[in-house]
Amino acid sequence: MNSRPLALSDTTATARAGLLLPRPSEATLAITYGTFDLFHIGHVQLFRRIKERYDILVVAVSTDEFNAIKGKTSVVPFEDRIALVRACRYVDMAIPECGWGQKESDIAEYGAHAMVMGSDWSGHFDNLKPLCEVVYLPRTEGVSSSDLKRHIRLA
Ligand code: C2G
Repeated sequence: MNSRPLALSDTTATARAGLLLPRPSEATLAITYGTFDLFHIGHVQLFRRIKERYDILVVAVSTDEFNAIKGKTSVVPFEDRIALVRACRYVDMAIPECGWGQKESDIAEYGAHAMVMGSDWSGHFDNLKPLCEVVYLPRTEGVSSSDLKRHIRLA
């Protein structure tokens, strides 16, 4: 088994295997999902809070195609949004989020102990509770991508 350290940009099967297997058996892993447009302190605080609770953080970043399905357009294109998320020191791995139904397979593939979202999603993913912990953490008040977009437009 290739146990070279996980490169931030490494989403190959080897890295997935790397993340899945040689990690210490007691290490806990959490996965979270989002668009992370106009990456801001609210996103960083969410990642920091997750890492206070779990050893490994995998972040799934919505592709532009999936955002279109969500009826959302982001200012920052996918490749830049996932690069920004990967650059955050709390993030151990970032993967694309391509659809609503991806969570079940991700939880199995990464052996996730928890799926964590901000409180604006409270209750939305309780259907995953048979698979792992489902945790909703308080949002950071006073900042959001949509607010930033509004400010930029007015500027
Ligand atoms: N968030 C937060 N505090 C803020 C803003 C956002 O904690 N001030 C959290 C949200 O609660 C969410 C995450 O940051 O858990 C990402 O938010 P968005 O980018 O708005 O995610 P969204 O487009 O809603 O996509 O499958 C789930 C979707 O991918 C969620």
